[in-house]
Amino acid sequence: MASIDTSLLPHPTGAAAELAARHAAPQPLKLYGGWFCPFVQRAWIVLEEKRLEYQHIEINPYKKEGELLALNPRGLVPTLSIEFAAGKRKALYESTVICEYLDEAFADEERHGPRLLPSSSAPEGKVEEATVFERARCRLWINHIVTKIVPGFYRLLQHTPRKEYSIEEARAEFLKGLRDFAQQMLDSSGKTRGAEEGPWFLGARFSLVDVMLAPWAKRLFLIDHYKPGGVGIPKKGERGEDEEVWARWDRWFEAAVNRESVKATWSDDEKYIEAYKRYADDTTQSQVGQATRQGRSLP
Ligand SMILES: N[C@@H](CCC(=O)N[C@@H](CS)C(=O)NCC(=O)O)C(=O)O
Repeated sequence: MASIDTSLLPHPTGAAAELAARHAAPQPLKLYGGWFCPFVQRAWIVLEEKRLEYQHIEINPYKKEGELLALNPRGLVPTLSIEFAAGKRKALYESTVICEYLDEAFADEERHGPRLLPSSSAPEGKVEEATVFERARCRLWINHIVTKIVPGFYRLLQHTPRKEYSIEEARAEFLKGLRDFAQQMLDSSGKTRGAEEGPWFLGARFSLVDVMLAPWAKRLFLIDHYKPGGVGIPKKGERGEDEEVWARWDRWFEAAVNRESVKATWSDDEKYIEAYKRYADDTTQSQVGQATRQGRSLP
């Protein structure tokens, strides 16, 4: 039976539709995704950043069709199918795992551009301490995005007057997640390797940390559209002690939403407004939506 989730528009629009059309032919790498999904957008951004050949396959994960379940027992997108020698196929899922896999599997910087997690080219057996630390710091802040910012986004977006928590509480919690992220970028500027001038989490260098958050940066306007008071980032000049921290956020945000790979994987704004109404009304039966409603950690 068609539901609010299964009846979503079945194809991307705008820039994402053009990109999908250019990646319709069969390839050893196949990305199963839904145009509306921020977790999918992470994987799609990495495929683009690494200049890979891939096939984009649009599906609706809420329909739980056999093809998806055979590849991913969790029945979620993104799912990546990879062809190995002799035509043997294996699948990976979980956006963070897929992104790290692609960065490691296609590590040749000449062909695939700079690594997305700091990596050491030190001779075998020699560990380059600073690089190893920076990689761990990236994973720490990816963990912050996964466990604080992303759940906070859904808690705020799914807030309705019927909830046992107030919208102010949800907003304060979400803003704290963003502010802590911005503070980390400010604190590390110039102090750590790779954090030379530049808008990204690592300064001049774009990394997986930026990939992990960019899809939700693109979707912040949905909270402004649907929720009274919106995201509530204080305005310039009204930020008190936090003027510098939020200026650092603004800088990251502008760079993230304007990154070529982020724009190329984006459908038309109004389609997201339609697709996210089920979150704003708290009527979605998606696993993310249900977990948020029940106060459980996200799938
Ligand atoms: N932790 C997963 C979450 C993926 C996810 O929740 N994807 C949604 C679409 S945005 C999905 O496939 N939902 C199907 C469902 O809820 O049944 C990841 O990072 O890949």
